[in-house]
Amino acid sequence: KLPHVAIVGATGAVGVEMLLCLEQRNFQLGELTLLASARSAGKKMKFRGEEIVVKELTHDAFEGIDIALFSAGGGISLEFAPSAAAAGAVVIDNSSAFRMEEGVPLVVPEINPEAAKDRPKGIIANPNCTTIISLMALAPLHEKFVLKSVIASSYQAVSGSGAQGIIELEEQVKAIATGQEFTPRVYPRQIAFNVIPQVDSFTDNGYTKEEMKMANEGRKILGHDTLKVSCTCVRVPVYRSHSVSITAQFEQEPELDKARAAYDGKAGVHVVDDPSQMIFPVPLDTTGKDDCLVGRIRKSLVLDNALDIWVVGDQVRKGAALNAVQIAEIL
Ligand code: A2P
Ligand code: 11C
Repeated sequence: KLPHVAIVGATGAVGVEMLLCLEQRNFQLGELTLLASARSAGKKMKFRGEEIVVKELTHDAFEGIDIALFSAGGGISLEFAPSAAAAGAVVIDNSSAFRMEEGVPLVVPEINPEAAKDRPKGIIANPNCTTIISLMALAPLHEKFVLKSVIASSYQAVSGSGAQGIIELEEQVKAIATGQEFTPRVYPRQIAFNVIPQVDSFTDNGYTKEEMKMANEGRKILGHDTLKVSCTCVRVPVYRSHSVSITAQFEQEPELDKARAAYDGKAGVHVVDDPSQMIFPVPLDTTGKDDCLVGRIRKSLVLDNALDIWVVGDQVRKGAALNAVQIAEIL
């Protein structure tokens, strides 16, 4: 029997993309249930040419569901994922609610697909978008040279804040162009024509939660407890691709030609790197696309055995919806 799939948060930025990924990848499913808040109940969404009516998320909405893709925020996941798992569904959760919990695998299908098989709680976590995109660039290098430390700065698109983040950037650009007043709602400062060095809330050590997710989730996915990670996450006025500038130090000398060759034949990531022709990846190159692109590969001028690299990837797609659907494909 083909699985009955549900999307929780179907009307959100990631939920809509999940629907698109299931359709574009011709995911074999028997039935699709779309769940969101009471505000969206009754709304119709298109899937494979047919209209599906969105239902309100309730604790008894998971009867008969085999796979539940959650993307409605951490609070909703904490409250409803246990009900879905208790009803027999495998939950694939895009929030940060369960990622670091023991017994919950944290999976990037190109990197640790086998982890998805051991899920005693019936929950598989989809990693943070910046973590996924960074690891798509780092994992092939780690395989060859063994990572020791990572220093990164991210340039994160407003799609990471959901549909409201995209609307806020759009509104501010229009308001500024026409000389109108506006008040930021989603971000602590103006996001149009600006950058904001804060993604998610601050923790006691001065780093933000997003920065700590990069460190902790990276260690869990790579199964590398001693990996050192320090990063600065920055919101930029880009619609939906995250970029990350990374200095990665390795146990072994990462010769440049071998570093480039590390990506040969790897799924989901490509090298786009020819400074002589001014060829490098930019966020618009990956918008709406599946693959992450790596460029600007150089030897670090500061650290031994280290490379400076640049990676871009669609936040909504590989950073969230696509990765979740790929996990469902493993199931
Ligand atoms: P809704 O559109 O009905 O508010 P985004 O991250 O783009 O903001 O999307 C959030 C998603 O989570 C939307 O689908 C939203 O549905 C859903 N959501 C938000 N709050 C709830 C809730 N209390 N119950 C169910 N779904 C919710
Ligand atoms: C952002 N990365 O760009 C965040 C959004 O832990 O998955 C997703 C937060 C998370 O704002």
